[in-house]
This record gives sequence, structure tokens and C-alpha cells, in this order.
Amino acid sequence: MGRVHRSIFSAALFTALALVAGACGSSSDDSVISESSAAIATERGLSEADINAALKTYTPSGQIDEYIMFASGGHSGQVFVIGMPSMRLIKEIGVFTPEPWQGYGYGDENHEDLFAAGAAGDEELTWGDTHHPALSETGGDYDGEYLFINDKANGRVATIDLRDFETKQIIKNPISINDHGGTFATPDTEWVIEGGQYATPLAWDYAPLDDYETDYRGMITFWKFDRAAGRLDYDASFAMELPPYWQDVCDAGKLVSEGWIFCNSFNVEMSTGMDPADPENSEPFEAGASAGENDYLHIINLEATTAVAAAGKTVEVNGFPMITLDTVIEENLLYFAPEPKSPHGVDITPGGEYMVVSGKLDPHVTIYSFEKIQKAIAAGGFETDQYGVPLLAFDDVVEAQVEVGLGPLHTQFDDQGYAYTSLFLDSDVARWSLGGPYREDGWKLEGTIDVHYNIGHLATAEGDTVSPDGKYLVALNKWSLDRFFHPGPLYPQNFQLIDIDEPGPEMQLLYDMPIGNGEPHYAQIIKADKLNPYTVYPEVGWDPGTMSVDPDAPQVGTEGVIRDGDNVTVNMTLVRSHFTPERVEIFEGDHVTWNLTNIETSEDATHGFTIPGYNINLSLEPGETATIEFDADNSGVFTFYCTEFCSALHLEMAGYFLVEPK
Ligand code: K7E
Ligand code: CUA
Repeated sequence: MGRVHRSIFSAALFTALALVAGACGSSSDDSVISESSAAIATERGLSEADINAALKTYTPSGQIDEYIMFASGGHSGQVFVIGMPSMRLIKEIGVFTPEPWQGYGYGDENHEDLFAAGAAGDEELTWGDTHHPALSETGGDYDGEYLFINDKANGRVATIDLRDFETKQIIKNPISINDHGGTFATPDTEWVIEGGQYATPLAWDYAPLDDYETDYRGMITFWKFDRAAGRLDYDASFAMELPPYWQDVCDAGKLVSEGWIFCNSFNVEMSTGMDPADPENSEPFEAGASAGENDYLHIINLEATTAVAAAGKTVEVNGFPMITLDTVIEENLLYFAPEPKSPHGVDITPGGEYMVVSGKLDPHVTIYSFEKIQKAIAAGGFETDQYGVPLLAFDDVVEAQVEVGLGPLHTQFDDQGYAYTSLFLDSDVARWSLGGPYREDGWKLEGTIDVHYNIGHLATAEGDTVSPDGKYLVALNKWSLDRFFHPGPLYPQNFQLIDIDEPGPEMQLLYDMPIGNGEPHYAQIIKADKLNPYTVYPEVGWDPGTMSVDPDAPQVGTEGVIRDGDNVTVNMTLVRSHFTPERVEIFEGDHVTWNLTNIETSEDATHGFTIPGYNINLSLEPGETATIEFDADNSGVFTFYCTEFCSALHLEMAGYFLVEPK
């Protein structure tokens, strides 16, 4: 695993550099560029592979990355926006956790509303565990408009608008306290799927573990997306009750399999863990939940399911419609197929023909055929599981198995008919060829590449659309060990960029990017030119909550302090380099509504606003308006100021907030 240092510069490398210099068109001074570059390479001990990697990733100042990766931020609760191939962090989007730079969750009423909507009952939650980002799709391709992401810890989903890269919605699942297999969008983003994970009684209820098989349930929730509103439509959404297996990652069918949803599961053993009162007759989860040879791939007829929900064949659980397991079975909405050894992940091939599943404890990927699944369903005569769900026979639905290595987890696809599977135990990425319509030499391992270390998900460019780009793959590694300076005992994660452009067994490692802020799980990578975000908000007085002008937003000439009894309204504008008004004088105990508008129309002219001692902190981007509301319970003199170094006289962009004691 040690890297090769070459102190003596090779002739081959010198030639490579000369060729590159020639290719750049600077033919008049080829040798000058080559010699100076060669000297740097020699001094730094760079190999030819290092030079190639540098040439493929170095992004000169002012050049925009070709791809944008949206990575979950794991227990940071956020989403990371990363340019590719430079692997530069561009933004961390505040989602389930307050984020101070964006003034996210520090008084802005829009954010207060978001966090309130995401509360679990009375408990306001200020963090999440983001796992699976899902870009909105049109016709099975990313359209660059919205991003969804789940919070595994608390069973929530969020909607992010990619016009301003801000979180617009957080929904707490009313039935399930946790989730995992979300979010996944259907090919036209009609539905956003939130799959479950650890079975519990419905609606966060109580039931003893002795009643696991009768009272605990699995769950998948279908969130209807209203694209015109830019929100998931709570009132048009519903859930599906499932047996208390631990549903895991899901994927939506596409093209030939459009209209179907696939989720893997584990713990069909229904282990309830080690019972300290009865250690002789119980097992820890790691043994109990992987004791059997098979778990069940969940095959859900989405079209039939939405029709059943629309027909009102649901019950209300915590005020939310749910299709009961009995109805699921009666209406033929769900089928199971055996999956080998503790599966994790199901990924649908670009054409939708095959479902790829990996068993964590099986060295193969198992490939199911949608056509065979349909034939098996049509043939009927099934066995069932203990709850009565039809169980398709493994041999009837499997197309192929490919031995890829130890600890296979997730699979992505490229434009050359290859699939890529992460191997957690081997710390490798396996490249293997798809058969059927993809490659003549199908269903065989092509080659592997080392990654560092303990890879979870991987992501290829547009890799889970109907038309993957190939070109790049990012390995999302859990451990980084010897890759970076280690900042104390908590090590960063390691994103490794890999060149997958050349067909055949070889892939080239290009770049290591430390992630020092949470543990990303999945990522999606979109062509940058599909995104069309605002440079400034379209009009001054723009409310990002409604994505329209707020007619009551303060504007030049309407500033001031208005008193109505104990209620004080402050209308304030911000522009380089002053607040209007600069003095706000009120009384202790007043209820304050403070409206602010950044009246700038210049790109990047953001102003911040903080009131010390009140935990208030806003970021007002050009044109943006925001409102804060609070009780002035602390008397004294508070110095509000702009937190963005916006101009030469930025330090003068300040004011006094006087709260006179009663
Ligand atoms: Cu494998 Cu949450 Cu998709 Cu982590 S999950 S790796
Ligand atoms: Cu506005 Cu500093």
C-alpha cells in the first residue's frame, strides 16, 4: 500500500510531459515547460501515474468543474457539494443540523418553521444522519432541479431547491421513527421513496420485544412530489405496512421496470438481539440477524400500490394513510425473492432490465431479471413467507451471479456496460461486465482496484440514471488510516476519485479528498451544466421560503421601528456598508418582529446579521429578505453587526440595539 517514490526522473515520464505540453498547443516552448515540470516532479518524487493523475484533476483558477457531486454528510446531518474532478468542497448545505455560515437555524423564521415541521412530537431535533441523496429526475435522467435526502436516525426526509441550494422542507415520518432506504426518486420524480430499517411498533408506539412478530412492523413510505410547488405533498402521500424484516436500501425501476420498486432487507430471522435476562436462549444481532442463508428482496408493484392508495383502501395511523399488510397481500402489491446472506443494496441497471443485489457475507453479486420476475409472478402458485407474502423461487428469477470479492455492498454503472461494486472487506472496487444487451462478454469480473479503506457506497458520474456518463467513479471510504495527517484519534473519511474511462481490467486512482465533517454514505454526481442556480435572487425582497417576492419586505424608504403596544416591528435594509436603521431602541419584554432585506443586486454581495446574546445569526444573500421574531427578555446594549467582510468599511456596518430595563 506504500506509494512508490522515484527520486530519478524517468525518460518515459519526461516524454509524457513533453507530449502533454505539445497537446496544449504551446509548441514554441515545449522543452521549457517539460524541463521545469520535470524538475518539480523529480523534486517531489512523483511517479508517472502521479503526474497523469495530477493532469487529470488539476483545475486551474477560474475553471469550473465538469461535474458536481452531492454527497450525504452522514451524522453531520448535511449535504456536501463537491466539484469533480478537482474534488474541491464548494458548499455544505444545512439540512437537518443548524449551519451558522448560511445563518441556517439561528432565528430566521423560515428555518424555525422547517425545524418545527421536522420535530418528533414535541421534541425538536437539531441533527440528522443523512444517507441517500436523490436528485430529481425527468425521464430517468437527473434534471438538476431538486435534491431529496433522508435522516436515518429520526425517520425524516428533506427537500432542497437547487435554484438556491437551500433546504425548503423537512418532514417527519408520522409512522416510522427511523428509516434507511431513502430517498429514491422514480424516473419522473412523481414519488420519492423512503424505505424503512429497524422494525418498531407503528406510530412510535410501545410494545414489548416478546411481541415482535405480531406488533413490530417494517415500513416503506411513498412521498408524492409536487414539482410545481417544489415540495413533497404530505396530504397525497401514504405508507405501506411490511413484515418486521429490516428493510434496507431501495431503488426505483426504470425504463422496462418503471412502475416497480425494489428494496432489499435483512433480519428476516426476526432476531430481537441479546436478552440480558436470558442469554442462553438469545443471540446478539450480528449472529441472529445473519443466521439464515437468505433474506428477501422486496418487489413492489408501484402502479398497483398507488392505485390502491388512491382508492382509499388504507387505514389511518397517526393521521396518515397506510396500506395494511393484509391489503398489500390481497391486492398483490408485494412479492419476495430470496437474496443470499445479509444483503445490502439493490441497484437497477440503466435499462431497468436487472436488479443487482450484494450479500455482505457472500462473495457474489446476484443479478435478478425483471423479465423473469414478471414471468414468475404471472405463473403464480407461490409459496409464501409466514405473513402470507408470495415468495418467488430463486432459480426462477435469477439471471446470473458474479464472484466479485469479499464484502460486496453497492453497485453503480457506466456507459460501457460495466458495473462497479464496492467491496468493504477487501477494500476494493470490482469492475464487472453486464451481460444481456450490455456486453457480449457479460457476467464476469474484469478487474479490481484498491481503495483506502473500508469502502461503503461508490458513485459514478450520473451512475444511477438511464444514461450513465462513466468517466469517473468516487469511492466513499470509511477509514483513511495512513492517507492524511491525522488530526487526533478521529480520522476523516476518504473520498477517492478513480478514472474509469479506459475499458478492461485497469482503473486509475486520481485523488484523495479527506472529509472531516461526518460520514457520507451515498452520493450522486450530475453534469454541472445541468444545474442552473441563481447568481442573485431574482428580485429585491425575495423570500426563499416561498421563492417569491414578499410584498411586506423592507425596501429603501420603508425602514423604521414601529411600536404597537408591546409589539415592536423593525424594518431594516442592508447595503454596503450600512444598516438602516442603525439604532433600534426598545423596552425589556417587548415582542420583536425584525424584518431585514439585503437590497444588493450584485453577485456575491452577501451581508450577515447577528445580535449577540440572543443566538441570532442570519445570512442575507443579494435580494433576500428574512424575518426573526423574539422576546427581548435580556435588557442591555447589544451591538448588531454584519458578519460577512463585505466592503472596505465592513467593520462600520454595525448598529446599536438598546433594550431599556423595565
Ligand atoms: Cu451502505 Cu446507509 Cu446506503 Cu452507509 S448505506 S455505506
Ligand atoms: Cu455587510 Cu459586512
